[in-house]
Amino acid sequence: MRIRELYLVTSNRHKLVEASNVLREYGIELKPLNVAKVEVQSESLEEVALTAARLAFLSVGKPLVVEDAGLFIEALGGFPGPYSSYVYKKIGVKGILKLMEGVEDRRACFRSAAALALPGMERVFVGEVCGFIARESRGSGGFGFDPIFIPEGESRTFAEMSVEEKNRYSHRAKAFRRLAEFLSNLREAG
Ligand code: ITT
Repeated sequence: MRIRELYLVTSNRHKLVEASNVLREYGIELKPLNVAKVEVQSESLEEVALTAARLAFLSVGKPLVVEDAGLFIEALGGFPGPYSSYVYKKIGVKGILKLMEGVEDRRACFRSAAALALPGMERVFVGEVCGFIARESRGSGGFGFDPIFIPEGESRTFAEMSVEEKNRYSHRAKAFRRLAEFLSNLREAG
């Protein structure tokens, strides 16, 4: 089976830009698909992404991906984790910085689960990047919690990086690279 075109079900254009940059390297074009992303309540990013992908595939029947991601902060017991989208909308970057005031342990990880749905096949690919929550918001690139996340080995936040630089580290780039490798192997096999 040769997949040259894949749809990404998302309302977040930044996700599309980041993921399509990765897939392009593998000769796969990622296109936005405007159908509702059905989000089940679950603590598992994999389960949220897979259920959404399954339902979207049932409704459109095209090869597609749904990605679910979150920021897991060590000192907050993994919060906001699977609730990152909701927490971002409610309290944003400022709210997280407030919760982290006076907290010395700044460790945090971003995680991503990218669920692929093809005719007769489903797979989930995960990616993770760990680092630190900055003391203040910095940079204007990216989205969500990018201005307060510094990946390990860097001094800049994700929001201070270009898409290509963020993709060298990011949870999303790792998950989509795994997905692309899987598709490349399918090609060789078929
Ligand atoms: P879709 O569901 O439409 O794909 P979304 O932005 O709501 O878009 P998620 O449900 O995966 O995406 O929510 C993840 C939230 O976690 C997102 O709103 C951000 O606040 C945060 N997040 C995830 N990945 C991020 C990244 O790479 N940089 C910054 N924040 C990120």
